[in-house]
Amino acid sequence: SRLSLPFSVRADQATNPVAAKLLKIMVAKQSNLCVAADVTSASKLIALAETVGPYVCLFKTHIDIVEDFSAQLIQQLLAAAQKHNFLLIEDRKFADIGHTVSLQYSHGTYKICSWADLVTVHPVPGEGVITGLKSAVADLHRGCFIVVEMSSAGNLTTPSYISSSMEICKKHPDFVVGVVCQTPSTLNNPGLLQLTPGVSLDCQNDGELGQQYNSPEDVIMLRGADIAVVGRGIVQAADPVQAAQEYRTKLWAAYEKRVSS
Ligand code: S5P
Repeated sequence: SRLSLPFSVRADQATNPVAAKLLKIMVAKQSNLCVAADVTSASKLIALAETVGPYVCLFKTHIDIVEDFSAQLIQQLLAAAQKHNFLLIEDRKFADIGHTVSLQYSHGTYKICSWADLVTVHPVPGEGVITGLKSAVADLHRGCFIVVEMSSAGNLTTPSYISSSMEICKKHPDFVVGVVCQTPSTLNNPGLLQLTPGVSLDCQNDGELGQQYNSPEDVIMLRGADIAVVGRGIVQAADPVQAAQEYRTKLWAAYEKRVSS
């Protein structure tokens, strides 16, 4: 299955160019770490991209929380991505009808499609959310992760929602690069990736806000993650660079253990 195959082998089985590129970056940098750069100023966002960039395969933004957004910020992010060899994922969680998401993806203040290699999508509207996003892309060097299951307490992503969402995923292998989930996904295609947030070395949860955390080892070994998303565990650490190095080392060791067992 996907879980026992090395990323190098899976890169050759990717059904879209972004998944292939991401898998190759993971192998080259020995990193299955995605940082969730949830900061509210452009200077903090760029500082993170420049300092933790060398240790991540994927840099995840919530661009709408940045107070001083500008086109220049995007140019700086793209330059950092190029310099440190990581992809950009805008965690927009598109969740509307196809026509609306095509506009949200390509227009407005952020013009996400023009710079983000990847985006996240809620499949709740049905398949049209994917065809809508695809319609906004001229060539397909863009892709998405479908959020099939959430990390938060009391989430509404039931087993039947997850399996219906997986069907949508299988129908669009040219645009879908994988799924966001918490339990080993039934990805029958080794060219697709499982992205798993809710990862921390220190915390179990964030109190009343609902986030639930697992250890780096558990998300890779037990929960089927290919890439782990770490936000506050790195961003709010006393030394974010040291934290990024530690998460990267632990996550990659867990992956190596998984493929060798
Ligand atoms: O189910 C989910 C899906 C996502 S994309 N749960 C999540 O927490 N996320 C995102 O992962 C969330 O939007 C945030 O950016 C990150 C987790 O951040 P942390 O600070 O809790 O590690």
